[in-house]
Order: sequence, then C-alpha cells, then structure tokens
Amino acid sequence: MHILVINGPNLNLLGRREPEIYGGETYDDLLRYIRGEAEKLGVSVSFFQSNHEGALVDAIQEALGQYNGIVINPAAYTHTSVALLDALKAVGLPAVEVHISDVSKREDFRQVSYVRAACVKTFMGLGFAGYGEALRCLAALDSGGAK
Ligand code: CA2
Repeated sequence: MHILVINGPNLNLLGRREPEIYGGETYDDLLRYIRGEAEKLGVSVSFFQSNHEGALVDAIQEALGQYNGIVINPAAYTHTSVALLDALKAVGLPAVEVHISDVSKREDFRQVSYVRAACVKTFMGLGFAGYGEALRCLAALDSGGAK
C-alpha cells in the first residue's frame, strides 16, 4: 500500500515558532516520525509539502493511479480552499485530514474545513500522532477493516 502524505503552507517551518501550539519538533522530525509509523504498519509513504495552493492541487491530481490513499494537512488552506476539496473529490482516493493542533478549540475562522467533506476521517489535536492514526485508518480501510 502506498500513501501520499501532503502538508500545506508553513508546515515546513515547524518547530521554529509557536511551539506552544505545534510543539518544538521540526518538519524533518515529522517525516521521521511518519516513516517510523509507516514501517510498523508495512505501508510505503511519500511526502509532498508546498506553500502554494495550485501545487497542492497538482499533487492530489497526480496521486491518482500512484497511491492508494492520501493523508493531508492542508494547514491554512483547510479553511479557505474549495480547490483542494474539488481535487480530493475528483481523484476519489480515500483521504484523511490531519491537524497537529486542535482547531476546534481555536479561532472562529479555523472552525470551517472545506476539505473535510472529501475525507473519510479527521484527526486533530494529537500532535504528530495524528499522522500515525491517519496511516492506520487508511491501512485498515485497505485491508477491508471497519474504521
Ligand atoms: O494544526 C494544524 O496542523 C494546522 O493545520 C496548522 C496550520 C493552521 O493554519 C491550521 O489552522 C491548523 C498552520 C501551520 C503553520 O505552521 C507553523 C509552523 C511554524 C511556525 C508557525 C506556524
């Protein structure tokens, strides 16, 4: 099983600021964590990060035929992007939305998620562990498990 993990704007700067919200670990630490979880599950992972909405749309489109599922933290585009929602719907791959912080307890403008309607599940507020849960969720779907 091949899973594409997509991260949106500014997540490449993890660990540099706002450690009280996003923790003190870096983007490279995140990739290391996800690789470790993927190995335990026996799934393969690839990563894509961009600060550009169109590049994220392209990555979602190009996932078709290459991957069995998508883990996506669209970052700020979560709350604004119909384009990402449409791209996820268009490819129809199972997708799981992840947020490091608990967006449900933050500002009003973070209460909307456009992508959620195209995702089978959302994990938020679990820190990096949310990405591990997302991989588990996709792996369970792939093996026909109920989750
Ligand atoms: O909690 C999450 O994972 C978010 O998707 C992160 C986004 C935010 O806009 C969403 O509402 C929730 C922001 C990522 C910004 O990352 C930073 C990295 C370094 C310093 C400050 C922010």
